[in-house]
Amino acid sequence: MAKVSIVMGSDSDMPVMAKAVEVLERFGVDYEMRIISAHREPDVFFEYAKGAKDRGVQVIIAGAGKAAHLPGMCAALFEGPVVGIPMKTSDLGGVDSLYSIVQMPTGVPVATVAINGGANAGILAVKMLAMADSALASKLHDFIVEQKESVEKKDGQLQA
Ligand code: RP5
Repeated sequence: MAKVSIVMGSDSDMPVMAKAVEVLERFGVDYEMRIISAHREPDVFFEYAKGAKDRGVQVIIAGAGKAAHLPGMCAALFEGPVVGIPMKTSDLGGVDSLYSIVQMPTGVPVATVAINGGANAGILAVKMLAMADSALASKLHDFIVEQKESVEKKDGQLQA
């Protein structure tokens, strides 16, 4: 059963969302993935977001660009945590997406990552799930140690 739902507003968002997928696959977290536009097919979107809890989804990762209402509407319709990914855009560089996603009203938060921050969205979802999953927490610990050692190794090479 999918614990994470990955949803994006358009197939043009896929390269960024694929970075979140890479993380979830690395950690062995089951996910479902959909392309659903909150603006172009609001009825489909509403049904998807309302049904997420009953499908067993624990975290939604939602990516969108421009007037990026998809993550915020996920947070309005789903009781669990929502991680939002603002897409870089050709006209305004992605600050349009960032502002659309990050400026949520009090009571309806979206944990917003950086513009095109697909990997960090995946890591944040893993961290949320790891709080109630000791096997996942152990994998997360190994990842953090590995990351630290990688920086230390590069620094060591620089100092040599
Ligand atoms: C949003 O509009 C999508 O999330 C996408 O980032 C942006 C542009 O969509 P397309 O015109 O590429 O379909 O809904």
